[in-house]
Amino acid sequence: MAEPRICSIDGKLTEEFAIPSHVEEVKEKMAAFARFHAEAGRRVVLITSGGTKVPLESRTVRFLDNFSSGRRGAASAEYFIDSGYAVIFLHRHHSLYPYTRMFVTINMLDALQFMGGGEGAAGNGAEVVVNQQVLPNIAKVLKRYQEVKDGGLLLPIEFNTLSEYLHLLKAAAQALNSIGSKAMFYLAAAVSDFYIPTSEMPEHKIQSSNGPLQLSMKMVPKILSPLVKDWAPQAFVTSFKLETDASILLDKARGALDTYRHQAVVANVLDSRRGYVVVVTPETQAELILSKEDVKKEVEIEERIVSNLTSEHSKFMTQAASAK
Ligand code: PAZ
Repeated sequence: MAEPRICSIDGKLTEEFAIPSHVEEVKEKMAAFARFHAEAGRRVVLITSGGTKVPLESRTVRFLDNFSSGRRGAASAEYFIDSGYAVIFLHRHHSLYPYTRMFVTINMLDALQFMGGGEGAAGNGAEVVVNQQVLPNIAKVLKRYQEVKDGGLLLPIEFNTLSEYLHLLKAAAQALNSIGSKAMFYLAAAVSDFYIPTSEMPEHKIQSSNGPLQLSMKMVPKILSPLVKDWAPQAFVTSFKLETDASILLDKARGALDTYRHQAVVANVLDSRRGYVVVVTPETQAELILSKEDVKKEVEIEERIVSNLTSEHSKFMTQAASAK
């Protein structure tokens, strides 16, 4: 019975999830970015990153959220760029961002030193210097960030709600379709499986005076299906599967590959996700593990994931070219 659900997703998206007003403009930007980099011989990866917010009221006071920090997506963006890709970074507003992710726990004012001078009591134009002990590696990271910016290699696109995520991902998939197998999707965002349709949502703040709250939520449409089949059928698609029960993880990952017929699933468990993942493809299963030595050297698992997937993508592109 999977097929009818798949066919109705476009309609469902339009009817039940508010379309962001800027979606067409963003789609055009993404399409131009993809064309430009593909013509320059680069591959393009669309990374989704961070959690989604599911509102309970239309004038939203309360919402459901999840644990995702966006670290996986932000770190992976850097490694993809280092591997020669251009990156569209579709991320949750205020989740971790490539390059700045390393400094988010630092109070900026502790990292700066006022050296005096400037005009008036406010000290406008005064000399302010960076304390590099508070911001370790800042010079190296800043240099790389500026190279990436000057090279136009990173296109950041923000989402906040589930509706924005769904419509922007659809727009991204359609925008990247023109570059065929040079496109990769790396769907690392933790997207809610449940939502309340706009038509069933109270307008105003839910009143606690009405007693305990019971929620009835609908299933979010499985957008991976039209992405793989209809919107970007030639692209290399990687989804992510997170579980808390390790014993069901690999079956779930294989089940996803069987259902959606895409190229790879990165399977991970909540508590061990920073040091252990399994990359599952229809033919292979690669365990990626950080050793104690790796952790000491501050190696990140995302470097291994990206290295594994870029070589799978190369094989995929070769096969696509020979099938022509
Ligand atoms: O964002 P983060 O670095 O805290 O976590 C990454 C992750 C666990 C959200 C990602 O690896 C993942 O599995 N995303 C898909 C989650 C899901 O099954 O919906």
